[in-house]
Amino acid sequence: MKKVLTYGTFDLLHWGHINLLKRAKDLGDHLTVAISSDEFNKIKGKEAYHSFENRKMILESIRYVDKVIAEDNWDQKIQDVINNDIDVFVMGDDWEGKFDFLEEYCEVVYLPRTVGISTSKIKNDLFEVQNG
Ligand code: C2G
Repeated sequence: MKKVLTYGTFDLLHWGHINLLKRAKDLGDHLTVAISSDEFNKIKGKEAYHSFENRKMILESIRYVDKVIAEDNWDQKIQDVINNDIDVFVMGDDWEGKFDFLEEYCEVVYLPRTVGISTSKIKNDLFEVQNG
């Protein structure tokens, strides 16, 4: 069984996230998603609208996702790859090159981001609607 792993906050889930998850799953047979904890989001300078628990529940309901684990820090990826017997690590290409150190442990794939949608775009557009 070919196992795939990806990371993210996945807040205000949108079709760009789904495009990523679908393509990640298509690279293997099993997809694990490491979701950033609320505490780690603070370190990343992000504040998610949905709590970790609710983002986890949402991700677990997606047909492409087989397992959800927590992402608590920047330094857990090698251990996650080893502990979960991962064959392919996948991220959107806004992270191109940032995780090449994992090539010692698994295949590293950066997928083109979906253009035209992002969680911050959703927030900004809604703010505009509310405030004219
Ligand atoms: N993504 C995408 N297209 C978009 C928006 C997001 O392909 N329009 C991808 C991102 O490239 C990422 C994944 O969806 O691979 C999750 O995006 P975020 O929740 O924004 O994740 P991020 O904050 O980049 O967290 O250790 C890695 C970090 O936890 C990644």
